[in-house]
Amino acid sequence: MKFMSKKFNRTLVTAALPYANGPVHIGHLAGCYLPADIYVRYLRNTGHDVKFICGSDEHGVPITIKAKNENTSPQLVVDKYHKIMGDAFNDFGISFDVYSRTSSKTHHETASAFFKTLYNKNVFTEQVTEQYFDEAANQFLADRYITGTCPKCNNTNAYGDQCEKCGSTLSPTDLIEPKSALSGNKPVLKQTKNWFLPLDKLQPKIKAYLEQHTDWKSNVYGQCKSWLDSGDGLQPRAMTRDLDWGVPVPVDGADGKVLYVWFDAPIGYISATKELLPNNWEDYWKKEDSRLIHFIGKDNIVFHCIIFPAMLMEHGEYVLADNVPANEFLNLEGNKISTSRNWAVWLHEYLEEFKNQQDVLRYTLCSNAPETKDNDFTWKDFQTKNNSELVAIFGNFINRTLVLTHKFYNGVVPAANTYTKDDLIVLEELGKAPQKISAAIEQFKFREAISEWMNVARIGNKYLADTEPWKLIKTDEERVKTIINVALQISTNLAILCEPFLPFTSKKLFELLNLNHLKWPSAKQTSNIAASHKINKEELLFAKVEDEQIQKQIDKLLASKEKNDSTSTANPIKPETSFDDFTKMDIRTATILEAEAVPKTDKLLKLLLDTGVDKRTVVSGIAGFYKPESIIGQKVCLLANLAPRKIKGIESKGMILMAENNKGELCFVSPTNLEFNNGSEVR
Ligand code: B3M
Ligand code: ZN
Repeated sequence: MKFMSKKFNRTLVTAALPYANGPVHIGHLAGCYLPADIYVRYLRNTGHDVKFICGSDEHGVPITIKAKNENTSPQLVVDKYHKIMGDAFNDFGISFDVYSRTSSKTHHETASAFFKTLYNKNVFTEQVTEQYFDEAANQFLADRYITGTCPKCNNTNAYGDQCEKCGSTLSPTDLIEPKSALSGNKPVLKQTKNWFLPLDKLQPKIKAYLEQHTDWKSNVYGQCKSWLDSGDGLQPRAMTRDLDWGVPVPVDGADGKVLYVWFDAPIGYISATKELLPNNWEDYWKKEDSRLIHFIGKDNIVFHCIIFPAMLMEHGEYVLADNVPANEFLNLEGNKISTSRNWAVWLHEYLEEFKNQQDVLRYTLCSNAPETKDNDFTWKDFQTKNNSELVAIFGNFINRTLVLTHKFYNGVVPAANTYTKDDLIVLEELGKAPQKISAAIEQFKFREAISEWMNVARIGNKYLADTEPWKLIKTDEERVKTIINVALQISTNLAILCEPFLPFTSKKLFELLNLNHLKWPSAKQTSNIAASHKINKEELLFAKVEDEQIQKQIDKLLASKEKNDSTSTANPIKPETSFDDFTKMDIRTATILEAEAVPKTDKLLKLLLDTGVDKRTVVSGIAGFYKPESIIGQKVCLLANLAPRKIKGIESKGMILMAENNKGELCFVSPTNLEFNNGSEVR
């Protein structure tokens, strides 16, 4: 029997715990947090018992590497980003019931006890294996501490746990030419003991579990299936690491070891539920009539569909996920979103720059969500969605309805007279909408759901355009009452039905209609606002997004691109040189005294330099970038003992140091401290 057909009395919705090593961007929102929020809000609207769980993932190598790069401690990194992420989610209307963190005491205790239970049940296999070790850093190189070439796609920047280019999950020993991310050194192999989850032995159980869920989204089910069916099937995976940041392994002989971040992080869902509901958290985790749903991005599928369920099965007390509606990736303006390349729209920046326009981004991301394949976010599309849909259809309809209600009836809802055939068609469509939207949401088809909702606004807008009450008022006052009543019924339903998607707008529209929040309409219910009810004065729900606003965002991205292009085209580092070889070079500070173009060339300038030791002539290929008169007095660095060369008949003694800027122009590498003496050695 399928889990779907069972009767559930409560639902626990989790959203992937984001690593607390950077802020949230639109890719995170579209992939996981927004669909999860829509789903939860919908369940609340329909009177379901639901809890929405999330928190920061504060362990793992992504955190310690960030700390190292920023020259700070892991604790300071997670404190900083836990706050930034939590605030941004909250301001964006992601309505978690709890936003916890895996550094909490409850979590450490819960994860520790969970490991202990599996350990006592002899679930783990204890294995001494050879792992990469960085001798200079005196550290084992787990996961992202090691990089190398991906054996599957030849990407030279693959991590020890994953290749971001082709998406393969890897082990450090799979990498070709492994390098320590700490020192860049070639690591050595060293023996160490770890505890492994024997996924190979558990494969039949996992397979049986997955086979109960052929109803899962095809991208999710397909990925799991290919894991199970791949060559050797599932492999044992170490659940402990030789690291010092994380939950200490709670057994004897495990000094200096912590739980694998992918062991402790999903237990974070349990810990956060405990924090939210200290007395009845078990109802959501241990009762058969409780349904568990994980919203995640596609890179987390294996952990949520295979490893975590395996842990829960072996523990024995917990329910397993009933569904894992993972999304694909969202790209940005045609390129993969990248934190390191700053190719992203950061949520906290959006919230600053588009004040009170959370719903515009929610609408755009939902209508264009990467549900079945990767999708692209463009600012142009954002503008169109706002201007041509939210403003021109929904906003326009609501505004006309409210304005006319005030103009003709002083803001009092008129009673409807007899409906015409056209009214009845519109009302019938309106009556079908809640069901259609529900069905789509329940199947995790949020794009379809939001487009069904916009269709209702479209119907309303067309209804007013067709009936033209602003003209008809002169000839048929009674008919206009019916039209405005119908338009107000549509408006009220729109307010109810948009709550999961556009919660800020829903709230505002309820205020304008002078109504308290209303429950999801039952089948065919079209009458939600009573005659004689007085509504409030109209206000615009959406403002146009102007070209300049969009251009500003595009310029911001182009600036990142320019920066990246200039760094990413950097040539690889040349082979090692010795200190002795370096000291053979005599680099001096000097000042340009005279400069003139070398006749019959367009690249060369003849310079006279004061080196502090002598005055000498140097020929330099910079005429394309500098006018001779503009560089008199310029401080430079000079390789002074370079063998003299004759260039165009002029003897050049030495070479001045130049570097290319991001426009490909040569610029002086010059001592910026003006007080240096000519002839000072650069070393
Ligand atoms: N922190 C991975 C991520 O942010 C990871 C998710 C944990 S969910 C338990 O992509
Ligand atoms: Zn790869």
